[in-house]
Amino acid sequence: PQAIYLKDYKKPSFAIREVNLTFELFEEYTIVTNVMKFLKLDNVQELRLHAEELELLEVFLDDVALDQESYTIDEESLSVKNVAESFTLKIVNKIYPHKNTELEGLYKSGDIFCTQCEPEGFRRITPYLDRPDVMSVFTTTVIADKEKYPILLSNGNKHQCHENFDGRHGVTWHDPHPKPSYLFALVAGDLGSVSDEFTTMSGNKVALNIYVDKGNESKCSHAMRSLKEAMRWDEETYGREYDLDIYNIVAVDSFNMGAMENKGLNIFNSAYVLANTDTATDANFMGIESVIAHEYFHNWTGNRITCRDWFQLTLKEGLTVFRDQSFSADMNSREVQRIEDVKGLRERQFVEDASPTRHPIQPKSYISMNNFYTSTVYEKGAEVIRMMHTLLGEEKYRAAMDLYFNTFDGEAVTTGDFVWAMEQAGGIDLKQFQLWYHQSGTPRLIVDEKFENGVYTLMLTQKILDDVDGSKQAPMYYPLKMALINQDGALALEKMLIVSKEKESFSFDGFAFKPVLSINRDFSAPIIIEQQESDYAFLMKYDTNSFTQYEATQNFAIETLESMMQGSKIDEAFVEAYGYLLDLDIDLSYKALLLELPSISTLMQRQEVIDCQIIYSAHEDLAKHLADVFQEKLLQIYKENHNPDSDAIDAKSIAQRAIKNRVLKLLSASETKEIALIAKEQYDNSITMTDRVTALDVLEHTDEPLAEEAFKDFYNKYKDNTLVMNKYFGLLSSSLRDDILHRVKTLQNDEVYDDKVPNLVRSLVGTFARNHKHFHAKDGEGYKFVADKIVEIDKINPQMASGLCSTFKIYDKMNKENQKLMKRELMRVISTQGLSKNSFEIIDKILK
Ligand code: HT7
Ligand code: ZN
Repeated sequence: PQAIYLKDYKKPSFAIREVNLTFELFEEYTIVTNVMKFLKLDNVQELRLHAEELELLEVFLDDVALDQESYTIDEESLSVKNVAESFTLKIVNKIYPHKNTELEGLYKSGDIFCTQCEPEGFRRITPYLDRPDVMSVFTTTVIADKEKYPILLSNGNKHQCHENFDGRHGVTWHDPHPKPSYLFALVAGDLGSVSDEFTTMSGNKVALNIYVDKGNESKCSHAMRSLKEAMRWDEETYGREYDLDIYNIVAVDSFNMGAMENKGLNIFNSAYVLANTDTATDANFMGIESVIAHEYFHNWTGNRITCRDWFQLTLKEGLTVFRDQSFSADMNSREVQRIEDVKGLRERQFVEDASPTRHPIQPKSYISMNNFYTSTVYEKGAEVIRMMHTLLGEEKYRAAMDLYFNTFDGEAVTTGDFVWAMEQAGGIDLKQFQLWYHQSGTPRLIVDEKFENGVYTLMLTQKILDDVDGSKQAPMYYPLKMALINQDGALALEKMLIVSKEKESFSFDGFAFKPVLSINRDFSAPIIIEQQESDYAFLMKYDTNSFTQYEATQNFAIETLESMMQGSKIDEAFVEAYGYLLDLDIDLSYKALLLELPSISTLMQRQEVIDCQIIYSAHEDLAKHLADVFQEKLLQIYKENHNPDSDAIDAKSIAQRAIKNRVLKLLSASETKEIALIAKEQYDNSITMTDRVTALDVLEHTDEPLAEEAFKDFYNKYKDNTLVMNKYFGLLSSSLRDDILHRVKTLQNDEVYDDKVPNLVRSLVGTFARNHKHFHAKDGEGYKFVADKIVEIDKINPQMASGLCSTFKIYDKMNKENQKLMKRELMRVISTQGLSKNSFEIIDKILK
């Protein structure tokens, strides 16, 4: 497959001033009539349109039917020869949505027609200049059987309804805002809906509709509330208001990602819309709030101002993630949000950044663009925006955003344009900072200290990594928040340093005793700190920054676990410090985070050569020791916070469930019958999914017969609810029990499971591939199972398959024995006849 390079970018040779689309939807096929008004921008004779898997019926140039000599078609394009300065092209083509299992372009999710066009799905609907820098005004008419498809939607405002005599009807939609084709959307179905209204800051009334499968209407209230909160927040925080009469959201079950920000018609994975406390966990509620907000925020950061080309993806995604993180921090707990954001970054992005698939937030080349919707582009991209926010400060950042919106509204721009706005309004030079867009890998900072004659000196050395292709990289520029804390726990100094050189030092005087360093407060830069020595127990007690207090706890636990992995006994100083945390009178959601032990994957990342077994065994031993030593106190915390009759979703109730479930999980490490019975009782009496899911997880790991009983009950209750069944599959495939691979294989035959539904693939196969104990099993059976699934799913949905390929990206760091087994499977997959370019690109990078 051919790679596309950023350096080869060329401006489009044509503009499309208007596009008029008509869709005639039938059960077996769809006829698309596409009328485009072109304007030539360059001295070229030929117009080359993107076109994939289309059956061409007719082509008219300025109303004259073209014969076969006047145009050519190949696998990727339709070319029309000898075109004038301005002309109208009408194309009629046929597509087969019910056969579209890739879920790109126009496809069917159950009985609903829906679309997914980002990044390059529109070319699978009709021939077009399917690139984000071609923006046009769309008018779309959808025609279908009235009884089967009473709801017909597209982008923009509703323009006209048509009643036909043959039992069919049509609706015309007009979107006045020029947009790239990736933001096009169409939906047709027999859907239920929930409606509301929002009045914008300048007094415009916007109709809000959420469309779902009939019967699910009562599960939309949280999504609707989140939407209205997001709309208000963007007005108050960024001064941005909505710009159409209607905002429609449609929830579908078959969807490759979380949601899509199509102009005025967002299409969502139903997992990010539907919720009530019986079927959704507290984490699901949070996820819905954040994804609803994310898609809404794209209206300005992505839709009004879009990307010049797909290498600029982080321009809209990094910025929009930063905006949704800030929104969630304002809606919930700021300190918890920051820690959750960093946890996510480390679990996903740091792993990617240490792997052969690593890339800068602005990649230099791609084979399949779908492979670049990565944690690096999204989450590291958000950290890069956050650093600019930190460097500029709130006020200047807002001025810079205003400048960005005012200068580039209606345009397709680059990350350089964004940085220009930050520099102009911020009065700051970001030349070196821009390396964050172009260099890959997580920067490391070696921290040394010196204390002499009352002067404290901080000595910093940047460890500079080579790029993935071996080329040299340069020192980075970033804000580093730090503090010095006196021995008595008083805060002596708080500062934001600018790190920019390979080696530099900063001195602070006037200390009677050596102070304790608190570094990278708030995680002000997305880096790895390598510190020779630190007083973690002290920082756990006295650090006033919630992030670095959390960090000290994690680091102390990591240090303890790593020495256990080398054969040492459990460090009782850590146990004592953990006991101190248990007594703290602090926000309970934050406390639940402080009490969490580092994840297996965090520990894996730190190993030079990974052997999972040693990590699991140290982890289990430490958890068991803590559970035994603090059993009484943990039980007390559990009882104080267990309110089985409450399903409230206010901050206090969520926090109580979080701490109660955290201590229950820890207690379960002792594997006693008493704890299993508590979990069973929690399962039997709970009225929230949060409590049920924790109880099932605990039972699965403590008591086989009780687990079997509870899982059977759960299955019988929820087998008709696919979203809940995702949790069922996820819980089982993350189990540490010995027979789990066999059970996962059997579950594929369950009547609920379907390889064509991405959520189910993710919850069964995807979760198994992240179950390090079984995926990396020494008999190689875990790898073999996932590789077999990749080959099967690649034929159905390459985007899903390449996601599974990514689970092998830890290959480089595995021990020789596992590497050999992994290589065998990867070689088998890459040599499969007809393998998609998506899967090829990932495996090829892993094996290189
Ligand atoms: N902008 C969207 C990215 C996207 C996507 C969404 C759904 C299905 C396939 C997709 N490919 C790319 C999602 C977002 O970031 O908001
Ligand atoms: Zn996005």
